[in-house]
Amino acid sequence: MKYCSCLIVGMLTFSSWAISPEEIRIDPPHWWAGLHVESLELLVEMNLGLNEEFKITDVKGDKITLLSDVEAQNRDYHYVTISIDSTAAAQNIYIKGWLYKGGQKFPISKLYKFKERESESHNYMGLNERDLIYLVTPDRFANGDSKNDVINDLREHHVNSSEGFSRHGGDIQGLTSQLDYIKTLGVTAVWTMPLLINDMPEYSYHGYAITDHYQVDPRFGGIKAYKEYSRQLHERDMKLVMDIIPNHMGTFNRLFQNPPDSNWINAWPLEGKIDEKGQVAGATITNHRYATLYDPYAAPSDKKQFSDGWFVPSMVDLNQKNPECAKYLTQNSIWWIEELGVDAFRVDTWVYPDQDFLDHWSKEIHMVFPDFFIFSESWVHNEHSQAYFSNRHSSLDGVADFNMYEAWKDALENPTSWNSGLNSLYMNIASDYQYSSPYKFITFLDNHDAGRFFAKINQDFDLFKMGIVMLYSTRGIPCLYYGTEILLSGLDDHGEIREDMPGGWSDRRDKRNVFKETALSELEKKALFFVRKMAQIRSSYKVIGTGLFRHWAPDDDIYSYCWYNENDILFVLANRSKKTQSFDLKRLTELTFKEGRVVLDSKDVNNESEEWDIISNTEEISMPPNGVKILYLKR
Ligand SMILES: [Ca+2]
Ligand SMILES: [Ca+2]
Repeated sequence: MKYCSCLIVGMLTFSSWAISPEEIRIDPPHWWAGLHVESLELLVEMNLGLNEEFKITDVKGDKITLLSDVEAQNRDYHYVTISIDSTAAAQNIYIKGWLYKGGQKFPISKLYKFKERESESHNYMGLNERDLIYLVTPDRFANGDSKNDVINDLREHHVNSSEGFSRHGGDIQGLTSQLDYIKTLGVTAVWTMPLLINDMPEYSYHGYAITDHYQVDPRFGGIKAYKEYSRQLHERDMKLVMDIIPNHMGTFNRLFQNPPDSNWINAWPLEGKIDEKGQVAGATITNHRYATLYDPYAAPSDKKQFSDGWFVPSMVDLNQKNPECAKYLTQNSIWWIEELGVDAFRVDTWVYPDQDFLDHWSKEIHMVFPDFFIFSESWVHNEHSQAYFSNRHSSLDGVADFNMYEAWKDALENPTSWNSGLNSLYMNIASDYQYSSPYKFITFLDNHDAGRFFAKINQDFDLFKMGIVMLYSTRGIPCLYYGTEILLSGLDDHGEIREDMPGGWSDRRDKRNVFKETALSELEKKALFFVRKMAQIRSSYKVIGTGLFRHWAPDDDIYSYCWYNENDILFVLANRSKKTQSFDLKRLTELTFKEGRVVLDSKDVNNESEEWDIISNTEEISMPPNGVKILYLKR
């Protein structure tokens, strides 16, 4: 870290030697006219030598003016605030000032663009209860360009597909080339793990150690590929979910190596030594005790260690309490939304940054983009903690529902007793009374951190189908993890859980290409068919997500729930017993209907009844062992 204080002495004399604009970096690199942002704080940066300093003295623009120029603690940086009139048009402005060097001064002039907004980027904002998300690990999905696999200038410059923690070469172009496949799954939104540059010596594939907040990783194809992906995604009526990380960044980020202010980062004690792996020895690591945020008896030291400790030794914890750091992160988020046409953020490690900052951050985003959707990764282990995080932030739209994930695991992995199995699921859903908007929670059976669903249920295909039905028809916005539709089964470490989609690497000559159905085993085909069928049912029966939800206490290992409105009832029955049982529709007594039919029988998926053969509440529905049925009842 470099902190200097020096005095400029002697008479300043003017020199006409101009400073090359390339020697000046400004974050954000451009902005837009008409973005409903009244002022912008530019981080202006020059790599100064000893006895050098600079000042910004003027902004040449139409209805865009200089408000202030404040030198940061580190003189390489200035916080330059400009005012933007709401009627200012798209234009090029010039940011002007002087570099003072050895008694002389040199003019600075940097062109800065206020672009026209692209109207199409505003048409897809936000997620809702009818969406269906697909989560992809971009390094592991498909390799569209093998030429970008290795970039020698970057610290990790090799690929090795047999190592779980190496890069495998997947990229944005590969993902874009499979959007038609993704569309066939009925998906309406795609969430990718982060794609910004991680110039770290190892583990760079996962994307969570950003080393430049304004650069897309060239190994993923750079910003050009990201924009083309966004265009093609929107062309197919699918939405773009970006994974964003306000809590931390990679240790090779210049904002850590040469920070504007030592107060931008949380670090104690800090020897300042980064080893060859990018890890800083001695940095205090978080204690992961999120309860310190609501615990009335929490020791302040525990609380500080939780929020300000590092997530891992290679990721610097950012101090969002510093107003300039907070501004930098907020403007960066707004910049990416507009630059790419992002529809939603999934916010990584939501519980770890300063929580007041997250309130302001999400409110500012919603002020600029009112329909934008923000959901959090708040990985907690009980309902009241989930309620604490989902309710305390009025501008947080949804949370990734880790409690539902645990409840489904319990329901599908364990036998039912008074407080386990189906009853655990029932009690979990009953706990929705604590949440302000549970219909907008993001639900999942597995994800990039949790072992594959099919492996967890010991590859029981009946339970797989039951899980998919529950995921797609319970309240919340379902999220399918890539490859779960073809029964990928990685279980233990991140490398296995984030395994390659076979066939995504044409250059590697994978043994088979799962993007072509002919390459699938019979069971994989059945799984893919079932996942698509459930997406169709979710799409066809609009009462799912828009109607009211009701469920019945489990009885004889049968759990039942429905969506209803004044015209329709979509009724789901799941039998977790090893024996055939019958369900008496008398239990629906409060919800009368005229007629109905079975729209899905998990044991006989091809046999969809067209007959209105359920005629009254006196019917008994036969439920096979570990079978699921979905009934459509017309009111
Ligand atoms: Ca590649
Ligand atoms: Ca933190």
